[in-house]
Amino acid sequence: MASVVSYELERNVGVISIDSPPVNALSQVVRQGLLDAISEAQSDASDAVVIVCDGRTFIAGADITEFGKPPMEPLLPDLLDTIEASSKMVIAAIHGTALGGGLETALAAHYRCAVPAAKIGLPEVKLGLLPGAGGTQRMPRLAGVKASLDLTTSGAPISAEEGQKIGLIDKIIDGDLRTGALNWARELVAAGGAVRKSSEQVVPDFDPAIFGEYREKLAARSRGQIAPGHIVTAVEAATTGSFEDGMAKERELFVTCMNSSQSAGMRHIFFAERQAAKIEGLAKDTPKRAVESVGVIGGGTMGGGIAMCFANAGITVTMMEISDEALERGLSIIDRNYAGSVKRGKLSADKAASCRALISGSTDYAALADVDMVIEAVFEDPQLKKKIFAQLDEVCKPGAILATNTSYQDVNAIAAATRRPEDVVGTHFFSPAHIMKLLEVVRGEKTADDVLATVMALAKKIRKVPVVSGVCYGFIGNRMLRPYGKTAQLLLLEGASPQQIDAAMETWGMAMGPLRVFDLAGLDIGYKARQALSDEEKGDPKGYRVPDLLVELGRMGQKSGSGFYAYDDARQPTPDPAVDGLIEMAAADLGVERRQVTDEEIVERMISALVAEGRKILEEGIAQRSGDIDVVYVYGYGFPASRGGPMFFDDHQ
Ligand code: T1G
Repeated sequence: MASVVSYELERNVGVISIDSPPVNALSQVVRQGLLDAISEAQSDASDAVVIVCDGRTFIAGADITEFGKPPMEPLLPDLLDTIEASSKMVIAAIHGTALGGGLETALAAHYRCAVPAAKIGLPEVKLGLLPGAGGTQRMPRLAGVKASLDLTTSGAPISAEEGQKIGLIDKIIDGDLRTGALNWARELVAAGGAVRKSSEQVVPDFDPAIFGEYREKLAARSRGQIAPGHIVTAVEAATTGSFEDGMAKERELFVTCMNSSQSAGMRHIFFAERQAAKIEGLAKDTPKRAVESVGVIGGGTMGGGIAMCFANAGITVTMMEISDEALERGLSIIDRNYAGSVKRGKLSADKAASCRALISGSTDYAALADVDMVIEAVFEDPQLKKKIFAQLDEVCKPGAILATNTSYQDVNAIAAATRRPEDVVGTHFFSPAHIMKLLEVVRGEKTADDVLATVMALAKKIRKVPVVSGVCYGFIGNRMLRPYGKTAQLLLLEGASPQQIDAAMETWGMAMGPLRVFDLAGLDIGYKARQALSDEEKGDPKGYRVPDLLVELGRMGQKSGSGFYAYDDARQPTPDPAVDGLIEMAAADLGVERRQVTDEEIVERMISALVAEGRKILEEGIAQRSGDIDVVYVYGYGFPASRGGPMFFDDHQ
């Protein structure tokens, strides 16, 4: 295979260029090319060596597609030791993203420079791994223990400027990176610069108690994942022994994580998320419609969050409401959300203000005459939605995309309320819409290819993970949630308590147990939806008797202060004996015998219910592939990525 790494001498500087699209990952070919180049530089006339990448980014990590297969020489840690041992100064020149093994390569170099827009990070924890090529040993020696723990346990990238502040980046290069890096290399040579091994630096002072603090903090939020704890142990090893001892510890823990089912699940989700963005039968170059302005119908919680998604991506938004009061209420929800994001440090005040300025409101549909796309986000009344789409059909310009945020309804029936069903699509956001990453893109039977391609690309622009679903009641996620919810109701009647079910599912890894989820969403939502269904459509009353009784007692969930649990002012749940009594009464009424239920049985039946419906959805072609279902549940329903999603979990247990 042709080498994707080239080496040339430019006056007194050797230049190693990597050109391995799409992200210059450290595949075997790249590693071999790097080893050959650095070896060549040891004996030529160069005084220094610059490593630079072509394409959109510096090395974005080890090649994840090689994981789980027999390792191929040269191994990355050995290669990086060779780079660090170079007799010539090695300078890493970073643009785009230096991530994982890519940043570790830069840390093995003696000096690092970057363009201002570059990002650096060690995201291995998001793959259930830890940095396995010296990141946990070299980074603490350069940036200190705390910064290293933050970067490796969060997996979040930082800017080049932040990297410079903590000692990981030595120089910011404005203008052309390659030219700037070569000039800097020559300045270092002229200044008598020497090799500077990261592995020989001393870890700056730190408080040893920090490791205990991080272990405690991580244990509380890692939902049973092993990698975060192993990262702390590896970084701690950087402070207790020689570099070689620390590297041996890192390797031991890395192999443990690599061979874990958790990492297999998280790697599956990495690729499934990218696969989900591809639509079978739709050409990659399908033309897309321009979307620079959006209308949002409805200023409720969902409408407000959706408006923020687009404004945060620089797209102007017109929010529609039926009255000035309702509009005021809708815009104030947005103001509150932005204030909250600024308070939590998620957005700067300037950024929040500039985004908010892109959102305006109206009560006149004429305001939507020129927008490129409209998203309807009113409550789940099919007649109201059809009436709105008929109105949009009147006022919107030809070619405008008409989308509905319905969570359940028949998108084909909504499209049929217009004369342009090819322009109609479902865009099902998840609450809170400005935070949740999942977007179910519902393809109607007449939805045009360019509408689909446009919405999939737009989803990426507004930082969502799109998954295509066909039309059925509840699409992929909510359709599977029904048998999942019904199973929880059966388990309650048979003898499990709300807190037992929730604790079993949360211990297993779900972000939140089912009964707490239903209380958060509001029990009245399901109750109203059931009112529109016939007894036959509602199915076995065991599946909904208890929530119906709770709603009829005014227990809507968190919003009314009680549901399956009682809630205090801080919305903390407390088990309520009144609910246990109500469940026992319903069980007797429905003839369900009560018994001991184990946590294992709870988990087994709940997950099986999800998987069984997932299989039907695949058979019907509602979802393109099982990985799509996994992405829906991980990004929309708090399913643990470390189990790979319901379908992957079932296929691999
Ligand atoms: N290996 C293999 N393929 C990769 C890859 C990687 N590291 N990163 C991306 N791709 C593919 C991806 O599947 C997609 O393919 C295409 O590149 C574009 O990606 C020893 C153990 C860099 C921020 O975790 O976060 O180093 O679908 O759609 O939105 O310590 O990709 O087109 O066929 O995501 O512009 C650590 C993973 C690895 C970074 C670009 N590194 N990548 O985002 O494009 S573990 C990571 C990303 C490691 C060492 C350890 C993002 C990106 P396809 P994309 P993007």
